[in-house]
Amino acid sequence: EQPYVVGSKSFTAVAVNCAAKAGEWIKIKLGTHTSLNTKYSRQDLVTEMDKGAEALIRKLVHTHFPDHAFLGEEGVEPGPEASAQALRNVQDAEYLWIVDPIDGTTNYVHQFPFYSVSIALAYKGEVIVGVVYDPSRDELFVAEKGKGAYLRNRKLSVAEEEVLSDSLVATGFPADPIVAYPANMAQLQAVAPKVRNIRAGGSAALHLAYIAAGRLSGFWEMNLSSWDLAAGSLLIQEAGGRLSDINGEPYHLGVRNILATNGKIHEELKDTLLSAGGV
Ligand code: 2AM
Ligand code: CA
Ligand code: CA
Ligand code: CA
Repeated sequence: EQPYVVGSKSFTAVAVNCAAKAGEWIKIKLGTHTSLNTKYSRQDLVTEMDKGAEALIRKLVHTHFPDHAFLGEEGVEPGPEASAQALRNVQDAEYLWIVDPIDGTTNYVHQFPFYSVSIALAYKGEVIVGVVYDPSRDELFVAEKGKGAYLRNRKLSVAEEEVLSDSLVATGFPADPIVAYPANMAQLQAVAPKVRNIRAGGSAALHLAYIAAGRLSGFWEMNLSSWDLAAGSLLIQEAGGRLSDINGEPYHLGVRNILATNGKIHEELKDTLLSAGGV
């Protein structure tokens, strides 16, 4: 059992503080970015707010826990190989903070209010604290391993839907359309007739939080990275949901093609996705 408190600052308090501070800052700065660059593809965007928010979080984390490892999206070269390698470089650290300073940068750039700050702390490769903050609605989703997932003092549990036909589900579209669109369109074509409807909000971390909160029953998306999923993964586990990759392999920090559900529709959604050709 890992120690929960170092000095007088609990891990969770620091994670919440980082998410709140970064979230408040990016919200105040919404619409004011002056630097917009592309990363891996023409759709893969970054602004100075992404970098500034990550720097703020990194500094706060290291003030409290100077010997903890830190993996943030903006500290890594763009592209799937670089993210996988960056994770391998740090995944054996005892304590590892996994941070996405703005999840939903495209939304942020367009002032579409669906973006989040995602902060996870892993102990020996297992997420023990997960925080996803939505500054637009001032909603802070917090989970601690074994202690549940919460939103504003309300303990979260996943939705009750038993079948896809009663379910609202979400997905995300790839940032590398040429390569990934055909598979994504086939999945949509397979899923759409079976579900109540599909949403694609543009923040994977926030979609995961919404599954924990029972607002969505399922979510899948391909080609994600550890920082998109780590915090949300614990929210879902602690709210009674289920996570795997699209083939049904158990979730771990290296999973890129995520399937997250309330548990009850997991097999049905997985089989539907696999019927579209698999990955
Ligand atoms: P981001 O905004 O932090 O980049 C949207 O479908 C989701 O995909 C978001 O969570 C977004 O995270 C993520 N995503 C993963 N890889 C991406 C990429 N290369 N470009 C843009 N969004 C990406
Ligand atoms: Ca990004
Ligand atoms: Ca992200
Ligand atoms: Ca990001």
